[in-house]
Amino acid sequence: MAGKRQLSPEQVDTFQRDGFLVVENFFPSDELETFGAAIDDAVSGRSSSDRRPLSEKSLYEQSFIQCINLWEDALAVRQHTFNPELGRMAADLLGAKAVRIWHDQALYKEAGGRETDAHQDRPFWPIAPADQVTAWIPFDGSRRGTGAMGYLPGSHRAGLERFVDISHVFQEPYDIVADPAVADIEPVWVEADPGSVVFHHSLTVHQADANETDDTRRVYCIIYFADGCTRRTAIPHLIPDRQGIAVDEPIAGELTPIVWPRPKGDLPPQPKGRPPELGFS
Ligand SMILES: O=C(O)CCC(=O)C(=O)O
Repeated sequence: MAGKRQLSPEQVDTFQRDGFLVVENFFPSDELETFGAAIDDAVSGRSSSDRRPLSEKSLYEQSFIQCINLWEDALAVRQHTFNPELGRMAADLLGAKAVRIWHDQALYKEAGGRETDAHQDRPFWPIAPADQVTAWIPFDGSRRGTGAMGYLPGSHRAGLERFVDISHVFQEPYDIVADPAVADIEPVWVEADPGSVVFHHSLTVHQADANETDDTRRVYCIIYFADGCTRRTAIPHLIPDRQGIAVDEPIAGELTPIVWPRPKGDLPPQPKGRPPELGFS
């Protein structure tokens, strides 16, 4: 690493080549514990009234409990979501002068939870150009058989952008790993210790394996985009819709504040009103 929590040029090159990057030892254990506890509380606040067993949930819900925009209403989460060093890494990976948050999400894969179907993120998002990166933070580390992520290296540069209905609601998910543009690429399954952050580009094909353990896989994601990105289509999406952003307008506002750079110690104002659940995105 170039600095304490700063990327080296080699790490940026690796991300640009592969479309994902594992950054080890980002979080010291005390910070990871506080962070994880804040997300646990926020997820419990949103989901504890849902007592359905996994077998009664939809296929999508069997992949994970998804809680979006926790930063909006969970005050203890905000200082972690807007971690300036993570934001700076996102900016360096995108080659951007500043990054905004698109949204955050907890993805808690329950014990026995099924795999997350292979997909790209960007087809879900009406945003242009393709300058988005996700920081995937596994509070307990990541091992095969526990909901580890698998990436198709270089798939973000394969000229492929294809919607996959991982909700299984409208159609069977397209088998994107068999698409001719990426079918020759072997997946790389990432195993990482607690404290690691795994970044992926919005066009990188990725999936997660099933959670075969008796414990919930606790993951929190922060999705960043380069400041200046605009709304590319009118397809409904609550992040631009809630901010009244029309097609071709820059995506900016209280729901998508600048994460980096900000004045030291400064957090964006809390948006007004409680966030509705956004469904998958
Ligand atoms: O953690 C998972 O199961 C899937 C994560 C994912 O698809 C994402 O972060 O874009």
